[in-house]
Amino acid sequence: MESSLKIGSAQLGPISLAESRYDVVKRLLALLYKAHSFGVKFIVFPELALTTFFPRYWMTNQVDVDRYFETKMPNEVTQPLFDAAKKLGIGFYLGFAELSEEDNRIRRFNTSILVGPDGKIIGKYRKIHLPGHSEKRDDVPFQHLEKRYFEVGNLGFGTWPVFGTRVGMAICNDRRWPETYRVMALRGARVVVLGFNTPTENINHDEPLHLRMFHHRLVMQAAAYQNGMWIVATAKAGYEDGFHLHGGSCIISPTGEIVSQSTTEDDEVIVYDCNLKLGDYILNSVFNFKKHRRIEHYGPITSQTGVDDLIDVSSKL
Ligand code: CDV
Repeated sequence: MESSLKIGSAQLGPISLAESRYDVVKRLLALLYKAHSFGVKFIVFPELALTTFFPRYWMTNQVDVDRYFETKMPNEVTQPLFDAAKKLGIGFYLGFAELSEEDNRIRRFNTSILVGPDGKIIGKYRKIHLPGHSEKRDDVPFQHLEKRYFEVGNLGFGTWPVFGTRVGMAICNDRRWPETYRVMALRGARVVVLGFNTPTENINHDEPLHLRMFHHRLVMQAAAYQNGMWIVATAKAGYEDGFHLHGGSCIISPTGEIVSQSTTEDDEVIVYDCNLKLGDYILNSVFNFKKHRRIEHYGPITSQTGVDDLIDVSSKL
């Protein structure tokens, strides 16, 4: 195993409704070249990186929705990204809306791919923790219709050997769930990468920006330490046609510390040379899974979703 890997997080500023995929790919290419000039070998782009964050809009005509989806990857517009990756020897993570025909029906997923330094796709992940709602809400300032426009991912939490380590992928809301990282850690992931679009306003509860940012970092910093892994999180940030996304791209070490973070709400590359052995001492001591995990007591994690089935343990005490 190589002992270090220079990773870049390539944050995007806003993508307006009017911006074409072609123009967005030009921005992604500029970030890729900039990352290369910093010596980056693996670059992480955001969730749904080719379009505006369309789940905020209520659309009743499926043709309108499908305009945001890719039916092929790479395709004519994104091919230059794959060509540049190959030419420069950089791998990347890219999020996009995926429309595919499977089991004789059209399926739509919030997807990310892992592309190797040879420009070939080596892994695919489809978002599992879809937030939001599936019907129109009239009580909120904007919609969050991921549960309407996407199916729950059906590929599980995969991990892939690449860049001298093992990489896992997640997407946005997945980062808030501890199960996401632990499953990947048990599958050997030492680096987890993810993209996100997080609205500054919580449509369900009045929450100040500092608390939104605190929770965003808290979940990942804890997960990095608890799983002895690097986490790279890349935002789409800023005002998209009047709707604000809070940004806060960051690279987190296995000690739980943020070692690099974005300072703008625009297109920006942040970089860190990640010591791939740094998590070893954590995984060999306090979080030595084999030695200390007590799976006989973890049953509810996989047998229950909510607390509906909760038995009253207090009556047995
Ligand atoms: N795109 C997302 O998954 N956004 C969620 C919001 C809705 C809370 C997030 O977890 O950031």
